[in-house]
Amino acid sequence: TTAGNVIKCKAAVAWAPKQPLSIEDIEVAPPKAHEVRVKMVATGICRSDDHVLSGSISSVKFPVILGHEGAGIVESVGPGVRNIKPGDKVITLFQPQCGECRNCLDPKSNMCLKSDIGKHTGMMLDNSSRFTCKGRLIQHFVHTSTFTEYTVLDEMAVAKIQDDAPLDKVCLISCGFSTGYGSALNTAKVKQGSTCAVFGLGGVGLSVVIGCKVAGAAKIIGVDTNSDKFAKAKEVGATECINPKHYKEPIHKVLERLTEGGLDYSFECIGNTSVMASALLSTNYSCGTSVIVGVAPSAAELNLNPMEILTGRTLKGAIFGGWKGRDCVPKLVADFMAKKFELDGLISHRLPLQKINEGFDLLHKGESLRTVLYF
Ligand code: CND
Ligand code: ZN
Ligand code: ZN
Repeated sequence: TTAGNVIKCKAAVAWAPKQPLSIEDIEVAPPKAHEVRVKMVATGICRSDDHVLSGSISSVKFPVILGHEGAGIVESVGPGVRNIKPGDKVITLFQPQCGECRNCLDPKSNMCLKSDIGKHTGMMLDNSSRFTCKGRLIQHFVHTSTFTEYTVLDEMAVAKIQDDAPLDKVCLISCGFSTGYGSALNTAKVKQGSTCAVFGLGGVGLSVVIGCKVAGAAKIIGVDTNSDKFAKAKEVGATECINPKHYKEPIHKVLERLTEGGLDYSFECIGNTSVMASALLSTNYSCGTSVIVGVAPSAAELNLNPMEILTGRTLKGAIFGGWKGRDCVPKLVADFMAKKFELDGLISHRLPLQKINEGFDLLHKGESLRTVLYF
């Protein structure tokens, strides 16, 4: 039995920014009080992991084990863990839900105050790490770290899901799918018959499209500089797609024309501040709502003329689509099992953990939507 013992296993370690990940033998310490050790089964590669690797999220410390879109099986639990036991299927929560803090108690917020997003301590809640490699301490990433055969999670960062869920698909509910889908349903609250535009048609943007469709939007316009993304976007619900490179005039002017006075809703799913500004401008100047979903570089600033908001527009944002993870993720999995939405269309590639750098190359080349790594 492994319970109570250090586990030696493989992990993809990021030693420094702007370098390939390296597959290493690491040691994973047993879970302490209110912690859970999980054997990973599947994890997606999200652009946010790449933002860290590229150095654009500069507060993340190295060496680190990245990955925040994971699903696995509980190997052992620490003292005090009540509702999770070895053998349970679980999804990792990069946006945790402690259930006790001011924001967890507010039904309008999912931004648990214990979240490591933005702070990037790289530690478990008790301010220590469970990972070592070659005698060095390795940082955790936003309470998850899924690019490893075994990881340790604080109980607040674990959602227990039903036993019959296919982990190689529902891992997307751990980030990409839920982030996009919730941005449409929870953050924008897209209304039936409305007009929407989704800027950036990667795994996150496509999930916004799915959310807009479920909400009954009349028009869902996909916007991407890579026209190769259009076929899949239309398959999951986009009513038309446009490439800003094909127009001389600014894209918000084009969208204003297509929608007779501006969109009801727009979503930025790239992480580019100038696109955030044009997504805002493309909404109706009085009743439009624009949602920031993409993660911009740490040092970036958004340039806006206040008049763009003064006339009545709403600018919003959300982490993890506004979902409270422990409450909502099991329900999202149940909705998937009940065929309310599909995930297959979002998965373009499957690779073993050992080929993780190939997965990042596919993302850089614009060829992948989601690459799911298996173990
Ligand atoms: P991915 O890189 O797969 O998709 C981005 C898409 O944007 C690609 O299809 C690009 O071709 C397209 N694109 C790039 N530049 C432009 C441009 N100037 N105009 C139009 N299209 C463009 O990324 P992803 O879908 O994995 O993630 C999207 C963003 O969401 C990214 O910034 C990621 O960090 C962020 C995110 C946010 C959250 C959250 O909780 N809010 C969680 N995970 C990821
Ligand atoms: Zn993500
Ligand atoms: Zn909390």
